[in-house]
Amino acid sequence: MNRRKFVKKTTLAAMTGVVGCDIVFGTVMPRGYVPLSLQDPDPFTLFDKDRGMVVLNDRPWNMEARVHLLDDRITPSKYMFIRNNGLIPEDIAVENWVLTVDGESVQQKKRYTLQDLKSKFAHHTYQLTLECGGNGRSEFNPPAKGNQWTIGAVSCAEWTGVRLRDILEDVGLKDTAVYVAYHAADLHLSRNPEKEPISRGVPMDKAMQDETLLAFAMNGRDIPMVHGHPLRLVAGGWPASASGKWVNRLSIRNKIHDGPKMGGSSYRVPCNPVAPGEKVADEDMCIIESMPVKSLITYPKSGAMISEGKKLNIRGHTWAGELEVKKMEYSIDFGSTWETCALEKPANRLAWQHFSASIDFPKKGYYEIWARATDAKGTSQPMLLPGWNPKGYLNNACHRIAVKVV
Ligand SMILES: Nc1nc2c(c(=O)[nH]1)N[C@H]1C(S)=C(S)[C@@H](COP(=O)(O)O)O[C@H]1N2
Ligand SMILES: [Mo]
Repeated sequence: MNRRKFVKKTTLAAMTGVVGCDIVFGTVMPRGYVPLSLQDPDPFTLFDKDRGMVVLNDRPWNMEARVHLLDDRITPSKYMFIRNNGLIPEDIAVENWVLTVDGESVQQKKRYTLQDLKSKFAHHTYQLTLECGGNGRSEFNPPAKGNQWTIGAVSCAEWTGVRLRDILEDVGLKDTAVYVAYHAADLHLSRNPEKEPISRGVPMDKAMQDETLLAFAMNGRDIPMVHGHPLRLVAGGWPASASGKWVNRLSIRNKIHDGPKMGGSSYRVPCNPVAPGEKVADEDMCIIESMPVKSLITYPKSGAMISEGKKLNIRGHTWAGELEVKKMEYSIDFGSTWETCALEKPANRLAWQHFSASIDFPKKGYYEIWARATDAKGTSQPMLLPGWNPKGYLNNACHRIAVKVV
């Protein structure tokens, strides 16, 4: 006999109970082994995601979309990237969910149940672009630590909720108010309840915008658990880290919020450009606010083949943080010349815009299609890489796909 330690009878009985029938060769299962039917479901099942999504990390869960999955005008939940800094809350009792609004600069601390929020304030729906500040990080050199996002950490879903401004007016602000900070129900990776994985937020002028929501629905349904059920702050156009999931407390601060992931190199970039790899002092780092102009070709997939003489119809989305995108172009000659794409207006401010073009190729062979957006201030995407920064944020380089004309 080999020296494997076999499962104990008592453990086997317990497992049999959970599996619901006899585990036939259960006595020879290695000790410590968990039968597949008792193991956690895979993340695609767990979070109801498409199997084409890419898992970047499982502790905490981080997942991004492949670019062709982002082809929809409004991103369905199954194609929405997941970014967690901690552990997803385990037991959410919606009936007992309370939002506390407090802080140095609040007239009167208040508490709202979900029902209060839904019944006392008007509901608003907006399509809002949420992009992780670190989207595109994988391309920077020297490399930055953190999830190696390629280009799929962006979404534009339709969010419904109450305006943050309406709640702030209901509690009353002191004129010392500077920042609205969120606190949430997720757990620190250490499981220490004293520690918060992340607590960020937005300055007052962003908090007061029409489109800044405390949302309770996404794409017409309850927000999926992994995206912040039952209540989420949504501040479109800003790094998505400002949009707190599972929010149970807002704190009106009389200074720039100093919660976890507000300082150092977290969601901050050098105020002035630095050389790649350069050390940057804390006081020379600035908090990321509006995200830069960017675009993605979501159809066709890179590697597409088309027959000679046929036109290729491309399409995609473009966004520019707080700004509108004013011009969308493509190039098939590595950026030597650019042609204009058709560009739609956004559904509302802070929603991504859709573009399309019909492309003729001069002859058979290999081509790349590069896409470049220009925002309302005349700023265009860099062709290859923008300025390096210690944590690899804000990579808004032109998206490129390869095609073969055969
Ligand atoms: N409570 C809480 N809110 C959070 C986070 C988090 O870890 N905890 N991650 C933030 C970051 S960094 C991003 S990019 C977005 C991701 O949102 P999503 O997972 O719904 O796509 O949520 C933000 N809100
Ligand atoms: Mo993020």
